[in-house]
Amino acid sequence: MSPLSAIRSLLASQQLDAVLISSRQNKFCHTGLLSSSGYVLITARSQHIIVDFRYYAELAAKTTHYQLHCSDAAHSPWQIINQIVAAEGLQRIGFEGNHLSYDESQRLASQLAGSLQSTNLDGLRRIKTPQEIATIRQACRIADNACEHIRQFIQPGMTEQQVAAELEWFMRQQGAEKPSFDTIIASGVRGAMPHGKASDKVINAGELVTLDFGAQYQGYCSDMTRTFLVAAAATPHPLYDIYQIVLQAQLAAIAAIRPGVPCQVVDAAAREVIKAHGYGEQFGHNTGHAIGIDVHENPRFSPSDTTLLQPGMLLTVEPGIYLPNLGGVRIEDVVLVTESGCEVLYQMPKTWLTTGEDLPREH
Ligand SMILES: [Mn+2]
Repeated sequence: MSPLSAIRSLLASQQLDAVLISSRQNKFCHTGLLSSSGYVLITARSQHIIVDFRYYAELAAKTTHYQLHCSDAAHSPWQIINQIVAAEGLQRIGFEGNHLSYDESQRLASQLAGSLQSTNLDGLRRIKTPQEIATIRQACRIADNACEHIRQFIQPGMTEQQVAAELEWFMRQQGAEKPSFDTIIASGVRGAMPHGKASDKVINAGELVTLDFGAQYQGYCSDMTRTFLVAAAATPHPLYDIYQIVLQAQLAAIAAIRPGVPCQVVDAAAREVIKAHGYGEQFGHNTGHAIGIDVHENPRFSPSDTTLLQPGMLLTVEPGIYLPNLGGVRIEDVVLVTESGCEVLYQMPKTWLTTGEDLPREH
């Protein structure tokens, strides 16, 4: 279904005369522009894009199926929208209450003619189109290449920030617009912090280092985590067994993914493995989340999310175990739900790997 048809079905099912779209995420499929500025207004019989001077020329060159309006000091977006409201006799108008601040909602209510009703459009992005899947595949490929590059790059004595800078530079060289979120590099005891952003801490031989990062490519995100041993003599590592438990949990969750399965069942598949080894309390976050234009979307692989998986959904699978004052392990893939099961979008191995060493040969 095209984005316009999807919105029109929503208008019919929610008895709305129009919907005013303001979030960057939900305007993107109509404008091709990832910006918080401007509005998209879709009624039963017409569709409009309202932007200011800064975006007008770019959109004028590529907009075909939408009426394009330029707002300026003499014609505010509200005046333009109200003219359309009056011309088509629109009454019930949906707006994105979940994306607006309290003040923005108040302003909308005071400026816009018609009766407003908050409606959530995020659900329309749950099942990705073939084009979106192809774009996210490329975002994942960039992260995947960067992951092996950085595994070869890391040397004891570097700071986490130096490693993050190299990782982000490499992704940009591969076509990434930017990192999809602040790069997490958590080495040694900092590994116990699930979201330990890269710091000035020096990475030492014998520590584990968790790297959680992603590339934004053509507006879409990837998200990937691997935990490596920093080049060290081959001695038994205190976190080796923890690593194997996290990997087993991650593989159990992936094995549970197929159409029709509730998200909470996938979360439980990972959580049960970790609980069975006595580390339930040390896995204090969800198993994963949907991903797309936003790095974190719904549904979630959480204990309470009952959403049924459908082909075309993309989610992360990222269990972890975190031991205060000792360190932590997390392993994360992006997974595409297919007709028969799922496909992992990364090639990077998940076995216990040491920085700088050759990858083990596949048989
Ligand atoms: Mn993630």
